[in-house]
Amino acid sequence: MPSVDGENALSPNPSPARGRGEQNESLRDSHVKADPHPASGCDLLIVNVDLATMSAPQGYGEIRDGALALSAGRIGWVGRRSDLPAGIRAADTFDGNGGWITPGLIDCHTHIVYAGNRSSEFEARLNGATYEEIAGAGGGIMATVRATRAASEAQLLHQSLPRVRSLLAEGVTTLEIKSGYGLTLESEAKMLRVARTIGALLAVDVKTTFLGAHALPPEYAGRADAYIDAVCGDMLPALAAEGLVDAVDAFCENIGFTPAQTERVFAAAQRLQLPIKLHAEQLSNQNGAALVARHDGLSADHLEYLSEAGIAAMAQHRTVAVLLPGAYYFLRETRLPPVQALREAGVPIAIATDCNPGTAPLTSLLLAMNMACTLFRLTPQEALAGATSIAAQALGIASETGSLVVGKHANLALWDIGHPSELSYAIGFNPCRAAFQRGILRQNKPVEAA
Ligand code: DI6
Ligand code: FE
Repeated sequence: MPSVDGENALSPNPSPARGRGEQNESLRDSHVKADPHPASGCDLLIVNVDLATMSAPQGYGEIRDGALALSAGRIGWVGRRSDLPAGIRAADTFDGNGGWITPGLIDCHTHIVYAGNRSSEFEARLNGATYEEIAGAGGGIMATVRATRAASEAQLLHQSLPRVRSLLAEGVTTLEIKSGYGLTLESEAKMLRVARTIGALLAVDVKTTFLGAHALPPEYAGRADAYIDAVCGDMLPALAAEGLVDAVDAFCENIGFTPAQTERVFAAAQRLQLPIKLHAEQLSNQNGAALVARHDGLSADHLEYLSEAGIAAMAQHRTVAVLLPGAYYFLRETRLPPVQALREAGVPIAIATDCNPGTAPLTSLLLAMNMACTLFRLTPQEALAGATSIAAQALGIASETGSLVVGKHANLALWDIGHPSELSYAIGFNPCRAAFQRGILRQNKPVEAA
């Protein structure tokens, strides 16, 4: 089998994305053209599995009794076992024991690095306290900002790792991690360094997103524009120069930042050729989705209050809609994102956990998929696409991962299921037996005796 490229070692932190995150397109194309009919050997041949390739816009891309050949951390061959090229030699063979292989899951929207938690706030609310009372007492998002600023880098890492491990146990091979609980250069850098360390320590692919425009820090009370000056002029350039930023996000909301302030953040990102995304239309319609679409952003996320004009702009610019049913559930939101209109307009829909201490203390992407079906009426097929191929699009890495296609990273999840619809159907059950991260096996569970 030909070597598909020189990037054969597991390197969880590839160089920062450019443009829409699809940098080095010509280089990538050379990967994709890796010989689909390897004449000789590969590192690992996986057999005795059914495959959900998720490689077409519709359907699971099912291949019964399939096979996958992995070489140098990438997929070298995929198809029916009976079609395996004669004479293929593998250094090793992996028996999938009749399980299903899907692309490794991708959690494309998380705030998983933070210190402390807000369970006391949760309890106080259930005892009758109002959100205003809690915020007035210094709670809410600022409580997490204080805890995150006060934590050392080691403490922040130590507190975040178990949450990431929970995702990994469910076959997640790529996750996005946002900053946004530091709100100073120093503490935003600390969060993003922790995100990079998580990628290296747990051997998972991490994409970092700078969310300096998440909330107004108390030092800037009443001076939001001055804070945006600091975000655009000081924080973002310094963090990008350190290689800590793969994308840029903002919270465009009446309790966040205005469209005009958001647009300044986008301009700063685009000066640095960084892709953008946006928390848009979560609590009100600010026309944020149309704004990020017009700037050729990767995704607009949340979208409960998305308008028809927003949908049209997203469809026109192929902006991914990232739906976050965990936040909808936890906030007991009643306004649904316009799923049917998004579908009809052909807007790609991704699903993510939004893991954060305030509105979605959720570390299960499978549960987010189930909620996407039960609460938002996605089909199980749409939910799986939303957590694989379309999630990759939302991160600008669809040419590298998210489906079982020759040349892409061998990021795979192996499940003890009879059909992939079970992944969205079960509640609180984890059938993930193993995962492959760039071709390297991560065993999650022993094989059950038949
Ligand atoms: N939207 C959310 O739901 C979270 N951030 C955001 O922009 C809330 C974050 C928190 O409450 O800690
Ligand atoms: Fe979020």
